Amino acid sequence: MTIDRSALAERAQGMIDALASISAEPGRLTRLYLSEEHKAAARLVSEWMRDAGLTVRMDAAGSVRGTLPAGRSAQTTERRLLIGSHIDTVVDGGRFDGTLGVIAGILAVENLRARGVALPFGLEVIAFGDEEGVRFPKTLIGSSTVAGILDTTALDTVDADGVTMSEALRAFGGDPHALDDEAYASDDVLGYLEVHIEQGPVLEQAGKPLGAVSAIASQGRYRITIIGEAGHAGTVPMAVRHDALAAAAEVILAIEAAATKRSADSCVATVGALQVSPGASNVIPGAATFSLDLRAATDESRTTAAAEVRDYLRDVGHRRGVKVSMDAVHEKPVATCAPRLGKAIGGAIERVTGAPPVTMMSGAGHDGQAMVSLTEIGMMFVRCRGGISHNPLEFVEPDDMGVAVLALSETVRTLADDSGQG
Ligand code: HGY
Ligand code: MN
Ligand code: MN
Repeated sequence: MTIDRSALAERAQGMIDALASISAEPGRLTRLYLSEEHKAAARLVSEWMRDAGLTVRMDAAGSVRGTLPAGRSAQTTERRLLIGSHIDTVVDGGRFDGTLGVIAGILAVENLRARGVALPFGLEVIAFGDEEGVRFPKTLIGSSTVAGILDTTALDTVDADGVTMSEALRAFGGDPHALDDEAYASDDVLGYLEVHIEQGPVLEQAGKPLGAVSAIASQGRYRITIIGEAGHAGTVPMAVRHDALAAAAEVILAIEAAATKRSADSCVATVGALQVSPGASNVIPGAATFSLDLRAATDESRTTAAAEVRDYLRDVGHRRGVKVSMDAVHEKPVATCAPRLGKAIGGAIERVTGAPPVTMMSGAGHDGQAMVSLTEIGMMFVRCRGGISHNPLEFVEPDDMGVAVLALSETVRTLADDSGQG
């Protein structure tokens, strides 16, 4: 087991480094959906999948999909167990977010085949091209396509250069008209597994390399716009101004308060992007637009926090004589991990690490939020240093990656054994 583990750790590190070298920006890791870099990363992942014995294709949404048929045994099924994660990154991101899950899936297949494990079901390893939703204002495009829940209005959204997703997809080699054909029927899949870095400090504090995820938090992304009146910074008295940015500042503090008072529900709110117009030091801001990312352990907590922000925004609008709007651009309820898969993951972690697993909620969003509409989901978290993610300082110990591959292989083997008994 020890030799396996260090060899796997070394393989995983080499693959992580190879993917991290594919970036749109020198010295920073930025790999957005349907970009040249996405294409290069997809090519590399395809090669690795082929080397692992998978039959590989790129689907209409630009996801790389590698399948392995069921092995020879008495009771096989054509149904597939899916394993996946994403290969897009945020701007100036870390090298493990998403990519670790894809690499773990490929290495687990390799490991199972090397050990001669014949599975009674098929496997598909998937490298989704858009989980982060950075280039276009929509997220989870690859997994929503596979799950059959893609809202095709996403195809009309535009990136910062005015390119529509539909145009970008065609240029990439995808097919906006064939997206429907890529969806699985629920009866054809046995579940979805994902390995991902924790992106938080819990495992590090617990001194454990791996954890089992119970659920993914309820999540909403909103776009808030405030229209005031631009004017001369030197001549308009304070009492008659309609300063859009000052109004936004009030709302942002109310957002912070709405999340803080729900901290028992792990409610968190972030305003991460703000545009001010016209944006000059001697002009009163005429317009302010900002993002709101709101999450919580329960749907009720998230939606009541959003309603409170909406009410406060309206109130600010009246008081300050500014026009306000708040639009939801992405909303996902809590995605609960299936106890059946959680048990297999927890058991595998215990056998591989020798200690019972930590079970935890995910505050971060994942492809499982879309896949849960198709099938049962299960997630395994891997410890990362300082809980840091979406940051170039993101770091996972190579040995923890080796352990994660072993635990994922063991999870798949457990599910194979269980299906034999069923
Ligand atoms: O925003 C998220 O939670 C994810 O990393 N895309
Ligand atoms: Mn991320
Ligand atoms: Mn991720």
